[in-house]
Amino acid sequence: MTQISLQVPEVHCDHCKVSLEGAVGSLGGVATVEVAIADATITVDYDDSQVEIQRIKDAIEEQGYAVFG
Ligand SMILES: [Cu+2]
Repeated sequence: MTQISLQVPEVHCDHCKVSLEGAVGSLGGVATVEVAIADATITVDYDDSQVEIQRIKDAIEEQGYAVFG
């Protein structure tokens, strides 16, 4: 399992958290996902043989959020 932490500066409330955790958590190969609102970060544990980082970033951007890191 691989863990990555990315910056999502536009995250500011529970709605953002639920949207992003739902979108990223539904990807195959993602084990856990947690958005920390105070830090504006998303931390993802995933199986890198099943899903690429770029797919995770795309899922975040598809929800309307810029992602860095
Ligand atoms: Cu929000």
